[in-house]
Amino acid sequence: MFSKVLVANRGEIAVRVMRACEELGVRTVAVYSDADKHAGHVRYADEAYNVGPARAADSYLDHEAVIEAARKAGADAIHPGYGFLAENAAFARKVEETEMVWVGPSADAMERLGEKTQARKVMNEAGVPIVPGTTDPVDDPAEVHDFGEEYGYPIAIKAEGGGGGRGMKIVHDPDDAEEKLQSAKREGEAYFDNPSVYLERYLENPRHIEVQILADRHGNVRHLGERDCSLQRRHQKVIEEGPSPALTDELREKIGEAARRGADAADYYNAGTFEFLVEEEPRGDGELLGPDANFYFLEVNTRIQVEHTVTEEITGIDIVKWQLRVAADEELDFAQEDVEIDGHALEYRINAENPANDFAPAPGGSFETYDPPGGIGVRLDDAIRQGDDLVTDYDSMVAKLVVHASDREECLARSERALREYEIEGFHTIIPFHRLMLSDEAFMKGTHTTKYLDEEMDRSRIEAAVERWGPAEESDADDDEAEVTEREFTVEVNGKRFQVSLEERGAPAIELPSGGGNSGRSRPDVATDEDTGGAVAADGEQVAAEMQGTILSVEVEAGDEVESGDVVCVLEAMKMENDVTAQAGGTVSQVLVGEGDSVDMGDVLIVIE
Ligand code: MV4
Repeated sequence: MFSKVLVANRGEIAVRVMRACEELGVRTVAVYSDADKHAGHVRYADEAYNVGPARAADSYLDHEAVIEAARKAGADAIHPGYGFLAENAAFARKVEETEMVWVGPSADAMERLGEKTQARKVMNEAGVPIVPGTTDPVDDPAEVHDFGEEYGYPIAIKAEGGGGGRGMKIVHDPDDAEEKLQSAKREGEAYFDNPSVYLERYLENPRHIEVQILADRHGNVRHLGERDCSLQRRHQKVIEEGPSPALTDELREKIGEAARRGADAADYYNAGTFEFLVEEEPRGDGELLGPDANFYFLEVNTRIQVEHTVTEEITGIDIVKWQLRVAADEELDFAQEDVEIDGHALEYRINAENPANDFAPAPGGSFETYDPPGGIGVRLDDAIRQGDDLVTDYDSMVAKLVVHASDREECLARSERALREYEIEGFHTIIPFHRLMLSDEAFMKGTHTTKYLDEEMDRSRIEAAVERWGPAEESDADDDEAEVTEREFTVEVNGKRFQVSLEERGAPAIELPSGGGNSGRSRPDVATDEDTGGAVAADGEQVAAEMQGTILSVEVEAGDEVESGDVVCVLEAMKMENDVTAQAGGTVSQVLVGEGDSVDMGDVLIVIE
């Protein structure tokens, strides 16, 4: 095993990789940009190196800066995570040419599979069904017309270097062929430095199924079952799950075996994902896709993916640890028959974005409250803690909530519970949208396809969800005449806990006891009998009423010396007598109440200097 690994990434995935390193006894090295000086992955690592300015191209994507940091640290391997340099074959080759190990597939395999026509040839020859189309580049609109004559419309024109929906154009009508062809070529050139494009029959309503692969350098390939990523918005995955709610076991087995054959044929090692489209027959709700359904290879993702956690939860296999092991030349120690799928898992991407505003990323802010869920079946992958600033220079995903249960139904109920527990304050998040999906009929049944969010979902439902579950609208602080401060207090009456809220207009007149100003689902901060002797806690200098009531007696006069814990007056509230005590010692300077006075919660009773 390696002794030190540099993780060329940030955020939750960097921490995920470092966690695997920790368990393997490997030391960890972080890299960070100027925007990430205080980021969670930097805190987690054993050591960290600045690789440049906030702009990713000048830091996380700077080949030389990353390799230089690894050299300085004396790392013996580089793990790229996902995104950034993860699928960059040129970078992989540079790492291979050093004395360090690239924790990923060979640069050759990355190149072979990164070029989509090449990948289609390899898969076709290995007997993996590909979407009907060309395996060579197409340059002439007449070829598009000929293809349309043979297979019909619509036709997908895809960039050879493309993936993830970029550089893809759909032709519905022969008259559009020329224009779409040119536009796909321009996009290919702009995004991937490669104007070559190829053709596929365009499937109108497919399900998106991907198979997780693990392979070692000794020729062993295993598939770890599939994930269903059909719930997408503009090619961005939102919720992923496994196993797919739409496949029969026979079809599942066929697709898994196809992926295994494909990995074998591509001389693939490390973790990878084979993406497939499964053609959705018009079918009755809840009816599964059987072994005769058409499925087609789409592309291979030559990296660990965001949603690998789903597969880890249902197989119990630590995929990231295996990435490190097979990179260190170890052999997979389990057979295909040993891979068992246990129950169901759902992953919710927790993005800092406002679903009601077309999912616009939050412009900034900080984690004023950060209180993630826990308990049985709940896994949280993140790299943040309360008080952190929200970094907006990269993507908007701040955490992943992964829920595991014995079946899909229990998993959905557990998800609902976990999302309800999840508390983030300081900016908008996608959580209200997730909660909406948990009451969505198509999603609950599992009948949604890739078109569902973009074409079939009613926007007004999203707005209503944000209204209901999103952050409370801030009172407008500029409008200072009307400024309202709302505080919540926790009180105990006859041993029962009550939450009481107080609205104040204008600047707060009193300093509130610490812990008394929680909002939302606050952590219990109840003054118990044990720590106050049954008293209502009072403030350090100004002793205020913690609840509305009547003063039964005043125990001190101006000039008296008091000590912390001394009773200064007795307040009757809700038929209970409550001792009001001094929180700090000092001299009583003012007594603002007398016997028989009615007081409101928050009223100052006594001042101690
Ligand atoms: C397709 C397709 C239908 N037919 N190719 C989009 C992402 C990229 N990986 C490939 N994509 C698609 N390719 C053919 N021949 C539909 C999509 C597609 C899609 C695929 C997976 C997940 C979501 C999607 C949303 C829209 C379109």
